[in-house]
Amino acid sequence: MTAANQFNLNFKQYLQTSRVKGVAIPAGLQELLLAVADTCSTLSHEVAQGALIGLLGSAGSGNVQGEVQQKLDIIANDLLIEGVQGCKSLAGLASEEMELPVEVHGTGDYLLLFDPLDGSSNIDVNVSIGTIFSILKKQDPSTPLQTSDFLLSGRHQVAAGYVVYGPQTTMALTLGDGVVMFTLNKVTGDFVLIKDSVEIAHSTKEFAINMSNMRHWAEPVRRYVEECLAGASGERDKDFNMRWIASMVADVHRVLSRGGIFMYPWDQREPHKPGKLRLMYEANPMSFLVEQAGGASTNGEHLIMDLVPTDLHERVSVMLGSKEEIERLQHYHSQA
Ligand code: P6P
Repeated sequence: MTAANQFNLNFKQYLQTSRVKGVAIPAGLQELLLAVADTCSTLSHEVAQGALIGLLGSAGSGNVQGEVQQKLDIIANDLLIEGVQGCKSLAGLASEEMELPVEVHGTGDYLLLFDPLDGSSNIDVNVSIGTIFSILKKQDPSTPLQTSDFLLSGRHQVAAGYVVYGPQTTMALTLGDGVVMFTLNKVTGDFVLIKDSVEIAHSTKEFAINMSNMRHWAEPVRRYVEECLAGASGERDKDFNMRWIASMVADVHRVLSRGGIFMYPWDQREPHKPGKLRLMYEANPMSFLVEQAGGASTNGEHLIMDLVPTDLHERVSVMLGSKEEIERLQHYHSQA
């Protein structure tokens, strides 16, 4: 028998009773976060049905990234857009699946960005996937929505999180005052608090990267990984384990849960692109969570949340996780 959950708070109660740096969570932000969570609860059910309701496979279309869209990518995107329409403080939203932002109420305090179903290439092989979301404070709530409203650094996020659809459906969330986790009770449809202060150990013995790209990496990344592979007989004096789920949400959830480092760095395959992952709705929300859990997140030269975007869908080189590992990688990049 496992110990019963020590907490007894669902997501709505948590939002109503929590304080962020001593201040209550604004009602408009609570409403928006609840709408996202409720939509992800619905999406969890859809994902779990998969082939039973004909949802596996490609939709036969491509997204703005030039990637093949899975049927569930489009369903997830549409569910999220629909799910937040009633949020009165939401000015607009942007998605990996759409080239331009969508106006919700035009004016309002918040901007929502999301990758509706990250790792969707894993859907057909029943591997964990997830929804990633980031909420920015609109600089001037009274002005009509423009794409440029979204082009703020990750430091402007007021909330960020993900929902991983795995053996459990679990949400990780930060509001800028630590990281908490909730697991979906599929009987009640409620997300229930399971962890109230997530912390990433500063050191680790576990790294995550797609090793098949090794010959294409920049020298600092190759040096770091080769030292991990050399293990106890090399520079690091300890053996490392490797993981690669090819689903950022699942890999980052492992890092938040037991430490480690996740890397999707720039490589020479498409040298004109800074990386594969997108800054605004993948790297920034994950970096907010990791920093708030005591880790760090860099593109090799700068902390990712300090980067000022020039394009809604711009990509970035990502290395995030246990602080000591990120500092080592930054040092290797500074020597390059
Ligand atoms: P590769 C999923 O498509 C994704 O965007 C991330 O979730 C994941 O970390 C990465 O791409 C996997 O990429 O090249 O290893 O298939």
